[in-house]
Amino acid sequence: MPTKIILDCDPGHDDAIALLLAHGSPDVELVAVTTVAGNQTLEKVTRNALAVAQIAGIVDVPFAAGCARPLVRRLSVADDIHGESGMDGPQLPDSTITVDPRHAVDLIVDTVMAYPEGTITLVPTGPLTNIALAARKEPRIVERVREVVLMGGGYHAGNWSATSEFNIAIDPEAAHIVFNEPWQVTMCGLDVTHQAVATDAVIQRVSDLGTAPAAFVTELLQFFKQSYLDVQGFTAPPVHDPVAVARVIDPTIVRTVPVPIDVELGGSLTLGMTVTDFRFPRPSDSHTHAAVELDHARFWDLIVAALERIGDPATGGAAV
Ligand SMILES: [Ca+2]
Repeated sequence: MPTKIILDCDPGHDDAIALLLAHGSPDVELVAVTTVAGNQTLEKVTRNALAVAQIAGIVDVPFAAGCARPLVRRLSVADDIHGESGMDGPQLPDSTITVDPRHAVDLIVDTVMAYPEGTITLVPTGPLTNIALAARKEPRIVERVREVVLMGGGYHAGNWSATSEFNIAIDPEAAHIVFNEPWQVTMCGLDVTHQAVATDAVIQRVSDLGTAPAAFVTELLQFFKQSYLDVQGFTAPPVHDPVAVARVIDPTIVRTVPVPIDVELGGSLTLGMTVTDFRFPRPSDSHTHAAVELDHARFWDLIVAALERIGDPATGGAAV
């Protein structure tokens, strides 16, 4: 039985690849896709999500737009990394797929409440605004979801500030809510996502698939490669968001440890830091977990296999 997931995202180059990985994997079933302002404005990231759905032929999954700004703070976008559209690089198609009329928070609540307890996994790959509001609007979702597996944070490094990662830093209050509710939370932070680099060999492997979705991913990765070289000095770009999806598909690809994690809201230098307490003795009942190690080869194998399975929806062709 595939694991049912709601992908809450802000596409975003790596969100797009996370969405394709989820759609192309037999081990997860996308039951809803929700968008949140982050990498770009809500309008742009929602348009981008629908463009990915068009390219990959994701036709029977509801897409809903959510919060247009963080709970407390003004929106800051990551246009230095993702460009003016939020997904610069490839030509984006106009999508014939329309957005669900519900607000993302309502779609999340409705979906979690409609399915049996313990069956829906939330996979947030953007700021945690929608997830936090859903938990506040319908507190019963906290005990109903199977787990929350998110991309964000990290225990060693930041990228938005010296200590803080973008998704957490731009809506730290939302992140504080999500990390402090008593559900199971797995943090796939920069410690592991900086291992998820798209080397030239990886990009070539994707390109060699020869399908339209693979060409789209190749163009995303080429743009991302240049952004990360210019902005953060990476020679191969870290492709963060699919790490959370990979963890749901195959937990042996992303090793985690149970460890207390909280979100700094008061620090003048450390706002949005995911403070991770590795001290001995570790509590045996920690509901938060930190990802600590990624199997790079098997991670990219999953993504290539998903793209092979997606094939060429527009023409009905298979990957070469
Ligand atoms: Ca993202």
